Amino acid sequence: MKIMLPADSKMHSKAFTFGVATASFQIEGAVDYRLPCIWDTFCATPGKIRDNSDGSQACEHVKLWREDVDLIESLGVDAYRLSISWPRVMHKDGSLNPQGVAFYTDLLDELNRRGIKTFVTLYHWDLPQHIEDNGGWLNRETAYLFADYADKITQAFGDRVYSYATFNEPFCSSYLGYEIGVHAPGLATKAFGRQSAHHLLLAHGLAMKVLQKNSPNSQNGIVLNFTPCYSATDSAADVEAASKADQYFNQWYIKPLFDRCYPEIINDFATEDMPVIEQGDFDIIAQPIDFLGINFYTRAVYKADPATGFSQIDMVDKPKTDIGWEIYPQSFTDLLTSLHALYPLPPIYITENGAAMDDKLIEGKVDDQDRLEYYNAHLNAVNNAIEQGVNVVGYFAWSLMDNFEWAEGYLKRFGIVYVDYETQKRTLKASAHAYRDFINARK
Ligand code: GCO
Repeated sequence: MKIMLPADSKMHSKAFTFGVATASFQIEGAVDYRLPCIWDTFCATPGKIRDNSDGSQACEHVKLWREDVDLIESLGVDAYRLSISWPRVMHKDGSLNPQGVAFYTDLLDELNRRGIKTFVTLYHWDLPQHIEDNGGWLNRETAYLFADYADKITQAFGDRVYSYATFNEPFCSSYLGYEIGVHAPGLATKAFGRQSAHHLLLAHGLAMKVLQKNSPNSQNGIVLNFTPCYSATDSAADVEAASKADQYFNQWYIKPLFDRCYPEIINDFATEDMPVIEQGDFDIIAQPIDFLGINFYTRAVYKADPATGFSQIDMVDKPKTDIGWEIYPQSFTDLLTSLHALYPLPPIYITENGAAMDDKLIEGKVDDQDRLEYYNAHLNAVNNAIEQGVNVVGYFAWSLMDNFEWAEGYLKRFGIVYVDYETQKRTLKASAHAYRDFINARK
């Protein structure tokens, strides 16, 4: 199978950016020359990671980065999205770690030399542990520490970076990490989830000011993830439930950026769950952004629930990926058109989209037609949104290669490149070949 878009698609133009994405903790390894982070601690806590694994080796990218740049170049992509490990580039005393900085400047220089645009995320979940020990994202001070890290690292990088994102998916850091505890640091209190979200957004706003000052020529923004919410039936109660879930899981992170407030659902909160918001916070949060990064994987369906307001239902018998997420490409189009209708959006990059599949390496080949089908359907879904007027200017496949999939450890493979973790050998899957052929066919 091939990736096929309509002949007149704007995505056939070289003006549209295609890339692949990774994140520091998921691929780097080399824990010896960085500070411990919250994911090291979480991995060391029994029962948190499905295969009891950790990030100590991962894809050994710190060691193998030159080969990995060759690999990226071989795909013909325009851009590479990576994240900076805060604990690798900063010392505990808040000064830069020259060894860590050199790793990234070498990598960025090499990518630039090869004409690959560099999309840098400053925070993809690996908070230094000593900051967590001081309250982490529950402590307002962490937002200022983040802005300071952003200031120092962007000065060190100079003009090497095409695009900066402050955060990747603040939903995951706050909700998964502090509200339900399935991600690091593993805390589980509603008030913690909401307070950490507020501090992450505050940190975003503070860092945006730094980015626009230190790196005014790069495209600066934030990456948010969305799981569009649908109602199980047309009943008023279910429609209301889906709307509440959408406010709670999705709009919570985007509305403050444009509308300087949280969604209405905040009015339903008990007093003890209300985040502390200081005067002027929304003015900091709502900095103009040059782009919005959108990560999309799946949708969720909700029904009314008298106890909790909304509860998700399992879409039994529907097609799903290997991680159990429903495959429903129409919701990608729906998401993009609905956000476009709700907010005055800047240009959009799809910063992540992809699928975990049960890959088999057979005689040196991975014939992942299922993943390829997912990509084909979702690229067409993006194209449909563009045809309806949404300004999407780029798309990144998640992920360049199989890697540490957080609480799932190494059990779930999201790469278009297969990684044998014993030998660290990389093998292009059928989806990588198809992506490369599609990209190279552009004019
Ligand atoms: C995400 C993450 C990735 C995940 C991917 C699949 O931003 O959620 O960026 O780290 O691996 O989403 O779960």
